[in-house]
Amino acid sequence: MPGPLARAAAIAAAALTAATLMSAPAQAASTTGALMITHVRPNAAGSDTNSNTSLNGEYFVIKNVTTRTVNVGGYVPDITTNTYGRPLPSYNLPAGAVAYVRTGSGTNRYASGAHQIYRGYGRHVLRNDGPNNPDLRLKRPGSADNNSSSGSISTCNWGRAANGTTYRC
Ligand SMILES: [Ca+2]
Ligand SMILES: [Ca+2]
Ligand SMILES: [Ca+2]
Repeated sequence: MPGPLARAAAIAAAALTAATLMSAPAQAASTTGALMITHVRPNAAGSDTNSNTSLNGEYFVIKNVTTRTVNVGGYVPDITTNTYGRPLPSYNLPAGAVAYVRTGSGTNRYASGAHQIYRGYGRHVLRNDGPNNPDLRLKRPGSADNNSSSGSISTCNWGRAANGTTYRC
């Protein structure tokens, strides 16, 4: 059995490894524009149905990283496995604020402690088994949903998404 010093060294080494992983740029959300994708819940809680509740349980979170209000209208979420990404609706997101961008329908507004933006789909659009890297790009207004990096400012990558689990991008 290792002595106290050896155990302390092992714990310190493990802590250093964890800190290194957490600070690695590839693990952290980033953006080259005004908006950043910070989190994603690809797999809505419970059975995935086309009920509005289920659709709105699928979402990603964006943050306005600037010090001014940004209208998110026209920014294009480009899911890597399809080409039917709808540009985001017009909505003024205050400086530093975050918004839940939900798959289903609703009224875009501030509610439940966060901004809520709805995409109006009648089915789930974020793959539960993110097969690509990245699985989602956020692109500048006017960009094409063509599954390429052109126009991309922020990305999110996930693997197999557990039921009702939110992931950091
Ligand atoms: Ca589910
Ligand atoms: Ca796409
Ligand atoms: Ca999904």
